[in-house]
Amino acid sequence: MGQDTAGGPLCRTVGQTCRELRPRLSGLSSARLDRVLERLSDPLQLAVAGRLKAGKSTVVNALIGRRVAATDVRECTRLVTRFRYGPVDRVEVVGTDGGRYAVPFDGDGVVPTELGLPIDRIAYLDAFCTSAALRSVTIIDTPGPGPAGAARGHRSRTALDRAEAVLYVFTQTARVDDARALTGFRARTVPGLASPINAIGVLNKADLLDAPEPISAARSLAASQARALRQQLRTVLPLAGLLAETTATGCLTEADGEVLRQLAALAPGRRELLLGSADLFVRPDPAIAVAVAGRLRLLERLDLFGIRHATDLLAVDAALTTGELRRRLAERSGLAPLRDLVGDAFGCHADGIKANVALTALRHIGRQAATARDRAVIADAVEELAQQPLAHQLRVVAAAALVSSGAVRVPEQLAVELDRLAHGGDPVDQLGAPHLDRRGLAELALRRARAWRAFATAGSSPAQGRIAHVVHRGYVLLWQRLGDAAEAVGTGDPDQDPAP
Ligand SMILES: Nc1nc2c(ncn2[C@@H]2O[C@H](COP(=O)(O)OP(=O)(O)OP(=O)(O)O)[C@@H](O)[C@H]2O)c(=O)[nH]1
Ligand SMILES: [Mg+2]
Repeated sequence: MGQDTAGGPLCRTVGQTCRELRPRLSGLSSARLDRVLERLSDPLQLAVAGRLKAGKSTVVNALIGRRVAATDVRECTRLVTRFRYGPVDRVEVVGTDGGRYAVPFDGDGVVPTELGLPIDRIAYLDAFCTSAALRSVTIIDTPGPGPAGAARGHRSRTALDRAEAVLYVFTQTARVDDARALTGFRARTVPGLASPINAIGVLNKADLLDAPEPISAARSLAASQARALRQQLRTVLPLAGLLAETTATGCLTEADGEVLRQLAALAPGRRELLLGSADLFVRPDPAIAVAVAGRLRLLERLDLFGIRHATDLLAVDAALTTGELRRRLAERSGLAPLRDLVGDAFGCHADGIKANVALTALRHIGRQAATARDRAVIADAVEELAQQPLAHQLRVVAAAALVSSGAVRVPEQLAVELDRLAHGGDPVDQLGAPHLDRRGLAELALRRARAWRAFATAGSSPAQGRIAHVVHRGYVLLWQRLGDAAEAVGTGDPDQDPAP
Protein backbone atom coordinates (compact mmCIF):
# COMPACT_ATOMS: atom_id res chain seq x y z
CA MET A 1 0.00 0.00 0.00
CA GLY A 2 1.27 3.52 -0.76
CA GLN A 3 1.71 4.96 2.72
CA ASP A 4 2.84 8.25 1.36
CA THR A 5 0.68 10.23 -0.98
CA ALA A 6 2.41 11.99 -3.82
CA GLY A 7 0.58 14.73 -5.67
CA GLY A 8 -0.26 18.20 -4.49
CA PRO A 9 -1.63 19.69 -1.29
CA LEU A 10 -5.23 18.65 -1.92
CA CYS A 11 -4.30 14.99 -2.41
CA ARG A 12 -2.11 15.14 0.68
CA THR A 13 -5.01 16.54 2.76
CA VAL A 14 -7.39 13.78 1.65
CA GLY A 15 -4.60 11.20 2.11
CA GLN A 16 -3.98 12.41 5.65
CA THR A 17 -7.67 12.00 6.49
CA CYS A 18 -7.62 8.46 5.07
CA ARG A 19 -4.54 7.51 7.07
CA GLU A 20 -6.05 8.84 10.30
CA LEU A 21 -9.29 7.00 9.62
CA ARG A 22 -7.78 3.67 8.74
CA PRO A 23 -7.00 2.22 12.21
CA ARG A 24 -10.49 3.15 13.39
CA LEU A 25 -12.32 1.10 10.78
CA SER A 26 -13.27 -2.54 10.34
CA GLY A 27 -11.16 -4.76 8.07
CA LEU A 28 -13.31 -4.41 4.96
CA SER A 29 -13.63 -0.62 5.11
CA SER A 30 -9.94 -0.14 5.84
CA ALA A 31 -9.01 -2.41 2.91
CA ARG A 32 -11.20 -0.20 0.69
CA LEU A 33 -9.50 2.85 2.11
CA ASP A 34 -6.11 1.36 1.19
CA ARG A 35 -7.19 1.37 -2.44
CA VAL A 36 -8.11 5.06 -2.23
CA LEU A 37 -4.69 5.78 -0.70
CA GLU A 38 -2.93 3.72 -3.35
CA ARG A 39 -4.67 5.68 -6.09
CA LEU A 40 -3.78 9.01 -4.51
CA SER A 41 -0.11 8.21 -4.95
CA ASP A 42 -0.45 7.02 -8.58
CA PRO A 43 -0.45 9.23 -11.69
CA LEU A 44 -3.87 10.42 -12.84
CA GLN A 45 -5.87 7.59 -14.42
CA LEU A 46 -7.38 8.71 -17.71
CA ALA A 47 -9.87 6.43 -19.43
CA VAL A 48 -10.33 6.69 -23.18
CA ALA A 49 -13.94 5.76 -23.80
CA GLY A 50 -16.44 5.89 -26.65
CA ARG A 51 -18.43 3.81 -29.07
CA LEU A 52 -17.20 0.70 -30.85
CA LYS A 53 -14.50 1.52 -33.46
CA ALA A 54 -14.61 5.24 -32.69
CA GLY A 55 -10.80 5.20 -32.77
CA LYS A 56 -10.12 4.94 -29.02
CA SER A 57 -7.01 2.75 -29.32
CA THR A 58 -5.71 4.92 -32.16
CA VAL A 59 -5.98 7.98 -29.89
CA VAL A 60 -4.27 6.04 -27.07
CA ASN A 61 -1.31 5.24 -29.34
CA ALA A 62 -1.06 8.83 -30.55
CA LEU A 63 -0.98 10.12 -26.97
CA ILE A 64 1.58 7.54 -25.83
CA GLY A 65 3.68 8.07 -28.98
CA ARG A 66 3.96 4.33 -29.68
CA ARG A 67 1.75 1.80 -31.40
CA VAL A 68 1.08 -0.35 -28.35
CA ALA A 69 -2.72 -0.72 -28.44
CA ALA A 70 -4.16 -2.99 -31.12
CA THR A 71 -6.42 -1.26 -33.62
CA ASP A 72 -7.44 -4.28 -35.66
CA VAL A 73 -9.91 -7.05 -34.96
CA ARG A 74 -7.80 -9.11 -32.57
CA GLU A 75 -9.40 -10.31 -29.37
CA CYS A 76 -7.44 -8.10 -27.00
CA THR A 77 -9.34 -5.06 -28.32
CA ARG A 78 -12.25 -6.47 -26.32
CA LEU A 79 -10.30 -6.08 -23.07
CA VAL A 80 -9.68 -3.11 -20.85
CA THR A 81 -5.96 -2.29 -21.04
CA ARG A 82 -4.25 0.01 -18.60
CA PHE A 83 -1.08 1.57 -20.06
CA ARG A 84 1.24 2.59 -17.24
CA TYR A 85 4.79 3.81 -16.98
CA GLY A 86 7.29 1.07 -16.15
CA PRO A 87 11.05 0.63 -16.48
CA VAL A 88 10.61 -2.53 -18.59
CA ASP A 89 8.05 -3.12 -21.35
CA ARG A 90 5.74 -5.97 -20.38
CA VAL A 91 2.08 -6.87 -20.29
CA GLU A 92 0.55 -8.33 -17.14
CA VAL A 93 -2.55 -10.41 -17.65
CA VAL A 94 -4.91 -10.05 -14.68
CA GLY A 95 -7.26 -13.00 -14.41
CA THR A 96 -10.84 -12.85 -13.17
CA ASP A 97 -9.57 -14.92 -10.20
CA GLY A 98 -7.16 -12.09 -9.31
CA GLY A 99 -4.02 -13.97 -10.50
CA ARG A 100 -1.40 -12.10 -12.55
CA TYR A 101 1.32 -13.17 -14.93
CA ALA A 102 3.52 -11.38 -17.45
CA VAL A 103 3.68 -11.82 -21.24
CA PRO A 104 5.88 -9.88 -23.68
CA PHE A 105 4.55 -7.38 -26.22
CA ASP A 106 4.40 -8.96 -29.68
CA GLY A 107 7.12 -8.54 -32.31
CA ASP A 108 5.66 -5.19 -33.46
CA GLY A 109 5.52 -3.85 -29.91
CA VAL A 110 1.72 -4.21 -29.74
CA VAL A 111 -0.24 -5.93 -26.94
CA PRO A 112 -0.07 -9.59 -28.05
CA THR A 113 -2.89 -11.74 -29.38
CA GLU A 114 -1.75 -14.77 -27.41
CA LEU A 115 -2.53 -14.07 -23.77
CA GLY A 116 -2.48 -17.61 -22.38
CA LEU A 117 -6.03 -17.60 -21.04
CA PRO A 118 -9.46 -17.62 -22.68
CA ILE A 119 -10.69 -14.04 -22.94
CA ASP A 120 -13.61 -14.59 -20.59
CA ARG A 121 -11.17 -15.48 -17.80
CA ILE A 122 -9.22 -12.24 -18.15
CA ALA A 123 -10.31 -9.25 -16.05
CA TYR A 124 -8.03 -6.69 -17.69
CA LEU A 125 -4.48 -6.11 -18.92
CA ASP A 126 -1.83 -4.00 -17.23
CA ALA A 127 0.64 -2.89 -19.91
CA PHE A 128 3.85 -1.28 -18.66
CA CYS A 129 5.76 0.89 -21.16
CA THR A 130 8.86 3.02 -20.89
CA SER A 131 7.18 5.94 -22.72
CA ALA A 132 7.81 9.29 -21.05
CA ALA A 133 4.23 10.36 -21.81
CA LEU A 134 3.03 7.83 -19.22
CA ARG A 135 5.02 9.29 -16.35
CA SER A 136 2.31 11.78 -15.46
CA VAL A 137 -0.79 9.96 -16.65
CA THR A 138 -1.95 6.35 -16.83
CA ILE A 139 -4.09 5.76 -19.92
CA ILE A 140 -6.87 3.18 -19.83
CA ASP A 141 -7.99 1.91 -23.23
CA THR A 142 -11.55 0.61 -23.00
CA PRO A 143 -13.47 -1.57 -25.46
CA GLY A 144 -16.54 0.03 -26.98
CA PRO A 145 -19.82 -1.33 -25.67
CA GLY A 146 -20.67 -3.88 -28.33
CA PRO A 147 -23.09 -6.66 -29.19
CA ALA A 148 -21.13 -9.20 -27.11
CA GLY A 149 -22.97 -7.53 -24.29
CA ALA A 150 -22.98 -7.98 -20.59
CA ALA A 151 -19.48 -9.27 -19.75
CA ARG A 152 -17.68 -6.75 -21.91
CA GLY A 153 -19.92 -3.91 -20.79
CA HIS A 154 -19.22 -4.84 -17.21
CA ARG A 155 -15.44 -4.76 -17.70
CA SER A 156 -15.61 -1.44 -19.45
CA ARG A 157 -17.66 -0.09 -16.58
CA THR A 158 -15.10 -1.34 -14.05
CA ALA A 159 -12.37 0.51 -15.96
CA LEU A 160 -14.38 3.69 -15.93
CA ASP A 161 -14.98 3.23 -12.21
CA ARG A 162 -11.24 3.13 -11.68
CA ALA A 163 -10.66 6.18 -13.85
CA GLU A 164 -10.36 9.68 -12.49
CA ALA A 165 -10.71 11.49 -15.79
CA VAL A 166 -12.15 10.59 -19.16
CA LEU A 167 -11.32 11.39 -22.73
CA TYR A 168 -14.44 10.61 -24.69
CA VAL A 169 -14.03 9.79 -28.38
CA PHE A 170 -16.90 10.66 -30.71
CA THR A 171 -17.19 10.39 -34.44
CA GLN A 172 -19.39 12.86 -36.31
CA THR A 173 -22.25 13.24 -33.90
CA ALA A 174 -22.64 12.65 -30.21
CA ARG A 175 -25.63 10.42 -29.70
CA VAL A 176 -27.95 10.22 -26.73
CA ASP A 177 -26.13 7.17 -25.36
CA ASP A 178 -22.77 9.03 -25.51
CA ALA A 179 -24.21 11.81 -23.38
CA ARG A 180 -25.70 9.21 -21.04
CA ALA A 181 -22.36 7.37 -20.70
CA LEU A 182 -20.65 10.64 -19.83
CA THR A 183 -23.26 11.63 -17.28
CA GLY A 184 -22.86 8.19 -15.70
CA PHE A 185 -19.09 8.56 -15.54
CA ARG A 186 -19.27 11.96 -13.88
CA ALA A 187 -21.89 10.76 -11.42
CA ARG A 188 -19.55 7.97 -10.32
CA THR A 189 -16.39 10.05 -10.08
CA VAL A 190 -17.32 13.53 -8.84
CA PRO A 191 -21.11 13.72 -8.42
CA GLY A 192 -21.03 16.81 -6.24
CA LEU A 193 -19.29 18.99 -8.78
CA ALA A 194 -21.27 21.33 -10.95
CA SER A 195 -18.51 21.49 -13.56
CA PRO A 196 -16.79 18.97 -15.77
CA ILE A 197 -13.24 19.27 -14.53
CA ASN A 198 -12.35 15.73 -15.42
CA ALA A 199 -13.79 15.10 -18.87
CA ILE A 200 -12.81 16.21 -22.36
CA GLY A 201 -14.10 15.11 -25.75
CA VAL A 202 -12.44 14.33 -29.05
CA LEU A 203 -14.25 14.51 -32.37
CA ASN A 204 -12.21 11.82 -34.11
CA LYS A 205 -12.02 10.78 -37.76
CA ALA A 206 -12.14 14.45 -38.67
CA ASP A 207 -10.58 13.47 -42.02
CA LEU A 208 -13.62 11.40 -42.94
CA LEU A 209 -16.17 14.21 -42.67
CA ASP A 210 -17.99 14.73 -45.92
CA ALA A 211 -17.04 18.34 -46.57
CA PRO A 212 -14.72 20.15 -48.99
CA GLU A 213 -12.45 21.05 -46.05
CA PRO A 214 -13.05 18.24 -43.54
CA ILE A 215 -10.71 19.52 -40.82
CA SER A 216 -12.31 22.99 -40.74
CA ALA A 217 -15.74 21.39 -40.78
CA ALA A 218 -14.67 19.20 -37.85
CA ARG A 219 -13.51 22.28 -35.97
CA SER A 220 -16.97 23.90 -36.13
CA LEU A 221 -18.73 20.60 -35.43
CA ALA A 222 -16.51 20.06 -32.36
CA ALA A 223 -17.32 23.57 -31.15
CA SER A 224 -21.05 22.93 -31.42
CA GLN A 225 -20.68 19.56 -29.65
CA ALA A 226 -18.76 21.31 -26.88
CA ARG A 227 -21.64 23.75 -26.47
CA ALA A 228 -24.23 20.98 -26.45
CA LEU A 229 -22.29 18.89 -23.92
CA ARG A 230 -20.87 21.66 -21.78
CA GLN A 231 -22.44 20.17 -18.67
CA GLN A 232 -20.42 16.99 -19.22
CA LEU A 233 -17.25 18.07 -21.00
CA ARG A 234 -14.69 20.82 -20.59
CA THR A 235 -14.31 21.01 -24.34
CA VAL A 236 -14.32 18.96 -27.57
CA LEU A 237 -11.31 18.99 -29.90
CA PRO A 238 -11.29 17.80 -33.53
CA LEU A 239 -8.74 15.11 -34.40
CA ALA A 240 -7.64 13.09 -37.42
CA GLY A 241 -6.62 10.22 -35.14
CA LEU A 242 -5.05 7.96 -37.74
CA LEU A 243 -2.85 10.76 -39.03
CA ALA A 244 -1.97 11.64 -35.42
CA GLU A 245 -1.07 8.02 -34.62
CA THR A 246 1.03 7.48 -37.74
CA THR A 247 3.02 10.68 -37.34
CA ALA A 248 3.42 10.49 -33.54
CA THR A 249 4.59 6.89 -33.50
CA GLY A 250 7.20 7.09 -36.26
CA CYS A 251 5.18 4.80 -38.54
CA LEU A 252 5.67 6.97 -41.63
CA THR A 253 8.95 5.61 -42.97
CA GLU A 254 11.36 6.77 -45.66
CA ALA A 255 9.92 4.03 -47.90
CA ASP A 256 6.43 5.50 -47.40
CA GLY A 257 7.84 8.93 -48.22
CA GLU A 258 9.24 7.49 -51.46
CA VAL A 259 5.84 6.05 -52.47
CA LEU A 260 4.22 9.41 -51.73
CA ARG A 261 6.80 11.11 -53.97
CA GLN A 262 6.03 8.70 -56.80
CA LEU A 263 2.32 9.42 -56.40
CA ALA A 264 2.92 13.17 -56.32
CA ALA A 265 4.83 12.87 -59.62
CA LEU A 266 1.82 11.32 -61.44
CA ALA A 267 -0.16 13.49 -63.81
CA PRO A 268 -2.73 15.44 -61.71
CA GLY A 269 -5.72 13.84 -63.47
CA ARG A 270 -4.44 10.33 -62.87
CA ARG A 271 -3.65 11.05 -59.24
CA GLU A 272 -7.12 12.51 -58.72
CA LEU A 273 -8.67 9.37 -60.20
CA LEU A 274 -6.60 7.17 -57.91
CA LEU A 275 -7.68 9.13 -54.85
CA GLY A 276 -11.36 8.74 -55.80
CA SER A 277 -11.89 5.83 -53.39
CA ALA A 278 -9.96 3.28 -51.31
CA ASP A 279 -10.77 0.56 -53.90
CA LEU A 280 -9.48 2.62 -56.79
CA PHE A 281 -6.39 3.57 -54.82
CA VAL A 282 -5.19 0.00 -54.38
CA ARG A 283 -6.41 -1.43 -57.69
CA PRO A 284 -3.54 -2.86 -59.82
CA ASP A 285 -3.16 -0.78 -62.99
CA PRO A 286 -0.35 -1.35 -65.51
CA ALA A 287 -0.35 2.40 -66.26
CA ILE A 288 0.59 3.21 -62.66
CA ALA A 289 4.10 2.16 -61.71
CA VAL A 290 3.60 2.53 -57.98
CA ALA A 291 3.68 -0.85 -56.19
CA VAL A 292 0.28 -1.92 -54.79
CA ALA A 293 1.86 -3.09 -51.49
CA GLY A 294 3.26 0.40 -50.92
CA ARG A 295 -0.13 1.96 -51.70
CA LEU A 296 -1.89 -0.44 -49.32
CA ARG A 297 0.48 0.48 -46.53
CA LEU A 298 -0.14 4.17 -47.11
CA LEU A 299 -3.88 3.63 -47.07
CA GLU A 300 -3.60 1.89 -43.69
CA ARG A 301 -1.31 4.56 -42.28
CA LEU A 302 -2.80 7.78 -43.68
CA ASP A 303 -6.12 6.97 -45.33
CA LEU A 304 -7.10 8.93 -48.44
CA PHE A 305 -7.17 12.31 -46.74
CA GLY A 306 -3.60 11.99 -45.44
CA ILE A 307 -2.34 10.68 -48.80
CA ARG A 308 -4.03 13.53 -50.64
CA HIS A 309 -2.64 16.11 -48.26
CA ALA A 310 0.89 14.64 -48.41
CA THR A 311 0.92 14.42 -52.22
CA ASP A 312 -0.46 17.97 -52.51
CA LEU A 313 2.43 19.18 -50.34
CA LEU A 314 4.95 17.22 -52.45
CA ALA A 315 3.42 18.43 -55.70
CA VAL A 316 4.16 21.99 -54.59
CA ASP A 317 7.61 21.21 -53.19
CA ALA A 318 9.15 17.94 -54.41
CA ALA A 319 12.21 18.51 -52.21
CA LEU A 320 10.26 18.10 -48.94
CA THR A 321 11.98 15.53 -46.73
CA THR A 322 9.98 12.71 -45.18
CA GLY A 323 10.68 14.24 -41.76
CA GLU A 324 9.22 17.59 -42.81
CA LEU A 325 6.26 15.83 -44.41
CA ARG A 326 5.66 13.98 -41.13
CA ARG A 327 5.77 17.27 -39.23
CA ARG A 328 3.24 18.95 -41.54
CA LEU A 329 0.89 15.99 -41.45
CA ALA A 330 1.14 15.91 -37.65
CA GLU A 331 0.23 19.58 -37.53
CA ARG A 332 -2.82 18.88 -39.70
CA SER A 333 -3.95 16.02 -37.46
CA GLY A 334 -4.84 18.23 -34.47
CA LEU A 335 -2.77 16.15 -32.03
CA ALA A 336 -0.75 19.04 -30.56
CA PRO A 337 -3.75 20.89 -29.05
CA LEU A 338 -5.06 17.59 -27.68
CA ARG A 339 -1.71 16.74 -26.10
CA ASP A 340 -1.51 20.22 -24.60
CA LEU A 341 -5.00 19.90 -23.21
CA VAL A 342 -4.32 16.47 -21.72
CA GLY A 343 -1.07 17.80 -20.24
CA ASP A 344 -2.66 20.99 -19.01
CA ALA A 345 -6.18 19.98 -18.04
CA PHE A 346 -5.17 16.70 -16.53
CA GLY A 347 -1.59 17.53 -15.60
CA CYS A 348 -1.85 20.89 -13.80
CA HIS A 349 -5.29 20.13 -12.49
CA ALA A 350 -4.53 16.55 -11.51
CA ASP A 351 -4.27 17.41 -7.82
CA GLY A 352 -7.78 18.89 -7.70
CA ILE A 353 -9.26 16.13 -9.86
CA LYS A 354 -7.64 13.28 -7.92
CA ALA A 355 -8.54 14.79 -4.54
CA ASN A 356 -12.16 15.27 -5.66
CA VAL A 357 -12.41 11.69 -6.90
CA ALA A 358 -10.79 10.33 -3.71
CA LEU A 359 -13.22 12.29 -1.56
CA THR A 360 -16.11 10.89 -3.57
CA ALA A 361 -14.71 7.37 -3.09
CA LEU A 362 -14.39 8.00 0.64
CA ARG A 363 -18.03 9.12 0.88
CA HIS A 364 -19.03 6.02 -1.09
CA ILE A 365 -17.07 3.71 1.25
CA GLY A 366 -18.86 5.41 4.15
CA ARG A 367 -22.30 4.84 2.64
CA GLN A 368 -21.50 1.22 1.75
CA ALA A 369 -19.86 0.33 5.09
CA ALA A 370 -21.27 -2.78 6.74
CA THR A 371 -21.27 -1.41 10.29
CA ALA A 372 -23.04 1.65 11.64
CA ARG A 373 -19.83 2.59 13.46
CA ASP A 374 -17.80 2.69 10.23
CA ARG A 375 -20.52 4.73 8.56
CA ALA A 376 -20.53 7.28 11.37
CA VAL A 377 -16.74 7.52 11.66
CA ILE A 378 -16.33 8.10 7.92
CA ALA A 379 -19.21 10.59 7.75
CA ASP A 380 -17.62 12.60 10.59
CA ALA A 381 -14.22 12.57 8.91
CA VAL A 382 -15.69 13.71 5.58
CA GLU A 383 -17.61 16.46 7.37
CA GLU A 384 -14.46 17.59 9.14
CA LEU A 385 -12.54 17.56 5.88
CA ALA A 386 -15.21 19.69 4.23
CA GLN A 387 -14.73 22.31 6.96
CA GLN A 388 -11.03 22.58 6.22
CA PRO A 389 -9.98 25.57 4.16
CA LEU A 390 -8.23 23.30 1.67
CA ALA A 391 -11.50 21.52 0.90
CA HIS A 392 -12.90 24.83 -0.28
CA GLN A 393 -10.04 24.90 -2.74
CA LEU A 394 -11.69 21.92 -4.48
CA ARG A 395 -14.69 24.17 -5.10
CA VAL A 396 -12.43 26.90 -6.44
CA VAL A 397 -10.90 24.34 -8.83
CA ALA A 398 -14.37 23.36 -10.00
CA ALA A 399 -15.37 27.00 -10.47
CA ALA A 400 -12.25 27.59 -12.56
CA ALA A 401 -13.17 24.61 -14.74
CA LEU A 402 -16.66 26.03 -15.31
CA VAL A 403 -15.15 29.31 -16.44
CA SER A 404 -12.34 27.86 -18.56
CA SER A 405 -14.79 25.52 -20.35
CA GLY A 406 -16.88 28.57 -21.26
CA ALA A 407 -19.92 27.22 -19.38
CA VAL A 408 -19.96 30.41 -17.30
CA ARG A 409 -18.54 33.63 -18.71
CA VAL A 410 -16.75 36.19 -16.59
CA PRO A 411 -14.62 39.12 -17.80
CA GLU A 412 -11.28 37.92 -19.17
CA GLN A 413 -9.22 39.47 -16.39
CA LEU A 414 -11.31 37.76 -13.70
CA ALA A 415 -11.03 34.43 -15.56
CA VAL A 416 -7.22 34.69 -15.55
CA GLU A 417 -7.26 35.59 -11.88
CA LEU A 418 -9.56 32.67 -11.02
CA ASP A 419 -7.35 30.23 -12.88
CA ARG A 420 -4.36 31.47 -10.89
CA LEU A 421 -6.22 31.19 -7.59
CA ALA A 422 -7.31 27.63 -8.46
CA HIS A 423 -4.00 26.29 -9.64
CA GLY A 424 -1.24 28.35 -8.03
CA GLY A 425 1.09 26.27 -5.86
CA ASP A 426 1.30 28.75 -2.94
CA PRO A 427 -0.20 32.13 -1.92
CA VAL A 428 2.40 34.02 -3.98
CA ASP A 429 1.45 32.07 -7.13
CA GLN A 430 -2.24 32.17 -6.31
CA LEU A 431 -2.17 35.94 -5.98
CA GLY A 432 0.32 36.40 -8.84
CA ALA A 433 2.37 38.80 -6.71
CA PRO A 434 5.99 37.68 -6.36
CA HIS A 435 7.03 41.22 -5.31
CA LEU A 436 4.84 41.37 -2.19
CA ASP A 437 5.75 40.38 1.37
CA ARG A 438 3.35 38.44 3.54
CA ARG A 439 1.55 41.53 4.72
CA GLY A 440 1.19 42.81 1.16
CA LEU A 441 -0.20 39.42 0.10
CA ALA A 442 -2.75 39.52 2.91
CA GLU A 443 -3.82 43.02 1.85
CA LEU A 444 -4.16 41.90 -1.73
CA ALA A 445 -6.20 38.80 -0.77
CA LEU A 446 -8.57 40.98 1.21
CA ARG A 447 -8.92 43.48 -1.66
CA ARG A 448 -9.65 40.72 -4.14
CA ALA A 449 -12.18 39.11 -1.75
CA ARG A 450 -14.04 42.41 -1.64
CA ALA A 451 -13.82 42.92 -5.39
CA TRP A 452 -15.34 39.48 -6.06
CA ARG A 453 -18.04 40.12 -3.51
CA ALA A 454 -18.85 43.32 -5.34
CA PHE A 455 -18.96 41.36 -8.62
CA ALA A 456 -21.30 38.83 -6.99
CA THR A 457 -23.79 41.50 -6.01
CA ALA A 458 -23.41 44.00 -8.82
CA GLY A 459 -25.57 42.71 -11.60
CA SER A 460 -23.89 39.38 -12.33
CA SER A 461 -26.03 36.44 -13.52
CA PRO A 462 -26.96 33.73 -10.97
CA ALA A 463 -24.25 31.42 -12.40
CA GLN A 464 -21.65 34.19 -12.23
CA GLY A 465 -22.85 34.99 -8.72
CA ARG A 466 -22.28 31.40 -7.56
CA ILE A 467 -18.75 31.46 -9.00
CA ALA A 468 -18.06 34.84 -7.41
CA HIS A 469 -19.17 33.63 -3.96
CA VAL A 470 -16.84 30.63 -4.20
CA VAL A 471 -13.94 32.85 -5.27
CA HIS A 472 -14.73 35.42 -2.58
CA ARG A 473 -14.60 32.72 0.06
CA GLY A 474 -11.39 31.34 -1.48
CA TYR A 475 -9.72 34.73 -1.01
CA VAL A 476 -11.05 35.09 2.53
CA LEU A 477 -9.56 31.70 3.41
CA LEU A 478 -6.29 32.65 1.75
CA TRP A 479 -6.29 35.88 3.78
CA GLN A 480 -6.85 33.83 6.93
CA ARG A 481 -4.04 31.45 5.98
CA LEU A 482 -1.70 34.36 5.71
CA GLY A 483 -2.13 34.46 9.47
CA ASP A 484 -0.51 37.15 11.55
CA ALA A 485 -0.07 39.40 8.58
CA ALA A 486 -3.81 39.16 8.01
CA GLU A 487 -4.48 40.21 11.60
CA ALA A 488 -2.50 43.36 11.08
CA VAL A 489 -4.32 44.15 7.83
CA GLY A 490 -7.82 43.03 8.71
CA THR A 491 -9.76 46.15 9.38
CA GLY A 492 -13.15 44.62 9.01
CA ASP A 493 -14.99 41.43 8.15
CA PRO A 494 -14.50 40.81 4.43
CA ASP A 495 -17.76 38.85 4.41
CA GLN A 496 -19.64 41.94 5.48
CA ASP A 497 -17.80 44.64 3.65
CA PRO A 498 -18.26 44.62 -0.10
CA ALA A 499 -16.55 47.95 -0.67
CA PRO A 500 -13.46 47.60 -2.88
N1 LIG B 1 -9.62 7.57 -41.48
C1 LIG B 1 -9.47 7.44 -40.18
N2 LIG B 1 -9.48 6.22 -39.62
C2 LIG B 1 -9.32 6.11 -38.29
C3 LIG B 1 -9.16 7.26 -37.47
N3 LIG B 1 -9.03 6.84 -36.19
C4 LIG B 1 -9.10 5.50 -36.21
N4 LIG B 1 -9.28 5.06 -37.46
C5 LIG B 1 -9.40 3.66 -37.90
O1 LIG B 1 -10.60 3.15 -37.32
C6 LIG B 1 -10.45 1.77 -37.03
C7 LIG B 1 -10.81 1.52 -35.57
O2 LIG B 1 -9.88 2.20 -34.77
P1 LIG B 1 -9.57 1.73 -33.28
O3 LIG B 1 -8.61 2.70 -32.72
O4 LIG B 1 -9.24 0.30 -33.22
O5 LIG B 1 -11.00 1.97 -32.67
P2 LIG B 1 -11.50 1.54 -31.21
O6 LIG B 1 -12.49 2.56 -30.79
O7 LIG B 1 -10.32 1.33 -30.33
O8 LIG B 1 -12.21 0.16 -31.53
P3 LIG B 1 -12.72 -0.93 -30.45
O9 LIG B 1 -11.70 -0.99 -29.36
O10 LIG B 1 -12.80 -2.20 -31.23
O11 LIG B 1 -14.05 -0.43 -30.00
C8 LIG B 1 -8.99 1.43 -37.31
O12 LIG B 1 -8.93 0.84 -38.58
C9 LIG B 1 -8.31 2.77 -37.34
O13 LIG B 1 -7.18 2.81 -38.17
C10 LIG B 1 -9.17 8.55 -38.10
O14 LIG B 1 -9.04 9.60 -37.47
N5 LIG B 1 -9.33 8.57 -39.44
MG1 LIG C 1 -9.78 -0.38 -29.21
